[in-house]
Amino acid sequence: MERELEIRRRLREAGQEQLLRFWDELGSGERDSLLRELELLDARELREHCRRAQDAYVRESGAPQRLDHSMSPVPTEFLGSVRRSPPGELSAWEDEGYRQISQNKVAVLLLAGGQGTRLGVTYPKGMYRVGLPSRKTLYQIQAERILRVQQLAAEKYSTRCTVPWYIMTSEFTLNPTQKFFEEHKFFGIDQADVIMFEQRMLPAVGFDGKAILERKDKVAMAPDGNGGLYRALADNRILEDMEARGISYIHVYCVDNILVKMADPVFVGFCVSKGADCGAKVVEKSYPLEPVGVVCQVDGIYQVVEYSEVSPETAEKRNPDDSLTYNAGNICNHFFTLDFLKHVAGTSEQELGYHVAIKKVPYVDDEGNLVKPVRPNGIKMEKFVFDVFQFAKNFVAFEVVREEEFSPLKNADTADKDTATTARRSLLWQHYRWALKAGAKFTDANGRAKAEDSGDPEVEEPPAVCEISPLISYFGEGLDVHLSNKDLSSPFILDVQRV
Ligand code: UD2
Repeated sequence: MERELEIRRRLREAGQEQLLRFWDELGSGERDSLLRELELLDARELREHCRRAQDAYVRESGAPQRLDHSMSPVPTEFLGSVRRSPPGELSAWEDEGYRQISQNKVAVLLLAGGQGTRLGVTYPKGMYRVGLPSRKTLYQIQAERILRVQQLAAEKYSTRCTVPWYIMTSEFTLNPTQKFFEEHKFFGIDQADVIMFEQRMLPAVGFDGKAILERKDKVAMAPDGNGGLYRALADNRILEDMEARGISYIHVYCVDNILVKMADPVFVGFCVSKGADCGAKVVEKSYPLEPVGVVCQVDGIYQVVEYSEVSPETAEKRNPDDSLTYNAGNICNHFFTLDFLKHVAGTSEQELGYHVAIKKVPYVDDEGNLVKPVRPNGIKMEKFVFDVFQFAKNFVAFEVVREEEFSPLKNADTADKDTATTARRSLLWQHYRWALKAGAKFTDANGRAKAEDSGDPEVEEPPAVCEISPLISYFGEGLDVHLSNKDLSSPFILDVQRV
């Protein structure tokens, strides 16, 4: 009774008493679970949250704010590039990255709290199989890349080393992710080096500024965005864990890029060599109006500008050498120093604004019926991971080659872009190129050689199916010994058991 009264008091203060409107109909278990959910919400914060959501909705309904006149591109001295840098410079950065890894100074941090609604699966995206011959999931591919990059760094600098894997989950993804890793024995990684933690959730709010009930005994909640990372780091004392392990640099990435180079030594080495506290990997846009966020400066401050915030004229603007002026497409692949994260999680996080997403949120109507709305009815508020660029003292961007490093799984296969099919093709094309480079030949059923090594992974299958385990090659290295002068037939899998 006392608990109930306290919650009623708080909800009154927050102007959200409707959340208890089915109280009289609830059994004791349901009442208990609703109270437990509501106890996590602070009255003042809840009031602020609902007010902010409603204000943001009103603002969003107006014309998008254009930032064209305040924008400037990343200055070239702060922009590294795989395509444009001389090989000597790239290998110096790579050496530096491996050196840091070998000294146990590098961790990777996976953002895996999203709901994957566009893909339309009910389980975490990392558990998805894109249809590779090996049937590996995204999580397994990532785990194997960590193992291999550790091994390469250890061999290069004659040490033993670990790249701890931090995984941010949410209420939706924590349990299934944990279970999946346990079932797969953490893919060979020491369990102590896989650290899962949970981000916060926020109530979805109706256009009237009232939090939505998704059941009579449950508030509709959604993760607080991938920028919820910074609060989650503090909530779960993750930075203390990093400090205790001697970590200095953190590579943060999102779950769905099948080509992600975990702890990428070149990127880490570049950022460290430049003395950066914060960095972003980017790819060149494929065409001027591609709907991706662009890393640039606004009034001299680094941020990612959404395509909707830029006019077509600015998006099409070109440099004297004909390259696009705003060409640095964000791929959710970031570098942070531990000191920078401490600073952000400690104080600056509170300054981060929310982004608003207008969504269809299932709800119970006043008669208590569950309704699946056909039109958007709710506001979800999210922080974005890249919004901390503004706090960097020394920000850098690093441009990588899209075909080699970026192919995200976003949509169900009915879409024509960023699907399981395009992700699988990108990986198989890459491995096919690596195999040819290592001196392999693929023959067709009649013994004729297939030689093409170029094609469009978006629309074409590679000439032969070749999948190489990340345990054998992290990024195409070390394959000569397995593949040089070999005649291979498709499909070909190179994995540890077969070596
Ligand atoms: C992200 C980037 C976008 C671009 C694109 C490339 C952000 C905000 N946007 O867009 O600029 O780089 O990726 O692929 O970074 N996540 C959480 N918690 C949440 C929400 C998301 O951990 O509350 C994770 C999610 O599991 C995924 C990552 O963040 O790993 C990206 O999330 P998304 O798929 O919602 O972002 P997207 O594709 O719109």
